Amino acid sequence: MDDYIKRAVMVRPSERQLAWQELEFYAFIHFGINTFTDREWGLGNESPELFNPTEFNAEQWVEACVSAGMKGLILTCKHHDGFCLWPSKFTEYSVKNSPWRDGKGDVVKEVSQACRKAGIKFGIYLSPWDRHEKTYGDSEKYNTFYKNQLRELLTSYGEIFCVWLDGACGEGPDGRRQVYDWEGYYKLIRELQPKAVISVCGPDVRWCGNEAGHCRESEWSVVPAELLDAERTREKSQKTDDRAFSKRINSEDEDLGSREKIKNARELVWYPAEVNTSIRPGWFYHPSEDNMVKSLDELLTIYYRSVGGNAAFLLNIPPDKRGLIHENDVQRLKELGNAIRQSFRNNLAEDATTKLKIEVDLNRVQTFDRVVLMEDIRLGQRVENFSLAYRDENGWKEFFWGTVIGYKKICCFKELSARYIRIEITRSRALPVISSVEVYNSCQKQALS
Ligand code: FUL
Repeated sequence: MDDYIKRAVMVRPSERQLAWQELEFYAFIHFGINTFTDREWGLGNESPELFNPTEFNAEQWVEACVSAGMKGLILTCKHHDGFCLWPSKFTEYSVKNSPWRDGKGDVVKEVSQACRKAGIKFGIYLSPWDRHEKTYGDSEKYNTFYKNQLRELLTSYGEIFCVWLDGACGEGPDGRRQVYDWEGYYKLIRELQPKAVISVCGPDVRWCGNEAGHCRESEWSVVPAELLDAERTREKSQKTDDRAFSKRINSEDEDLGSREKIKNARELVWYPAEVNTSIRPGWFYHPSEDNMVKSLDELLTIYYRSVGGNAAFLLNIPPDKRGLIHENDVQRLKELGNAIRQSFRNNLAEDATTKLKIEVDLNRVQTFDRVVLMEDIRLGQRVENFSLAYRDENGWKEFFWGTVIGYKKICCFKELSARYIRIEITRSRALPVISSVEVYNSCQKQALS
């Protein structure tokens, strides 16, 4: 096997990446000042007085997510406009200066509690780009401010499964050029919430590169380390408030992890993909889009391509001015959940006997007397019985019967000559996971150095 392929196979997910991957499907919630101004990108100068949901109900949001089969929720605690959904100590631009609950409300608290109550994970989105904060552009000062906000969020709302770092930035003609302290942000997140994945402009979860719900045909989790560069992700993120971006797909990036792509990579990393898109055209709620909720078919297609194609699916659902998920979205989410549950209700192979056959082609007739088999014991010990066979002109002939394999089984037998060998797992406690098959001739004399 070529060295670079061996190297690629050795790249493994971290514990936090594994836990995240198992969530498969979770919600994005865009809610904030834009909900009340009918905008996608707020300017940062909207009055906090505008934030006033009349029927805010976090449990209704979570219920809708659960009905779709989602296992987590990521909330825009602060979007690009800088308005904070929690009463941050570090700015006046937050719910504490809004009429909602007389300035005593805390959206982050209520949503995180609703998630916990329903048994789903809670994650945060804290936009690095901030159009309100005066220190933005004075890099050091703003980085401190941003880290202070991160600290508040990471210490006051229980366990956080994800910190979603958006690369979007459209700083205008006033030339405020903020240099983000990505490494400093990561360090703080690791310190305060070591189980949380850092997504998009972060090292754990890779943005699929578009907002259209498009997933690559081959979505590799093992990719060149260059893709970890947060600045590179930032470059590709949205830069102007145009609706076209959410429909664009960059086809140059179609292949990230094929043999050709990884062959000359300096380093390879486990960097699995997440597909993010909105259930409506916009990320925030707009009454004019009430009848533009994606169809069940569209959503199922994205689900099958993402969750069913080695990526996670982050579906955005924007609550409306009432502070509720609109009836049309609620209905669609229920339909989606029902369709998924219905399709995967009955596993016909559940009690079936699973037999695994592995055929080895030695490329020419060769003489051998040892076959070495290994199970991937990280997944436990599974094989109970197996047999070995070789093929001659009359077909397959069994010549060895064994019981357990476990970490390693060296099968010793009288030397024989054949080109094809078959390993058949005839009985196992769960789907067998064979990590290695080797064939030797112990009699072959070769000078050993
Ligand atoms: C983009 C942002 O500019 C959008 O407003 C939205 O938050 C989306 C998820 O990311 O980059």
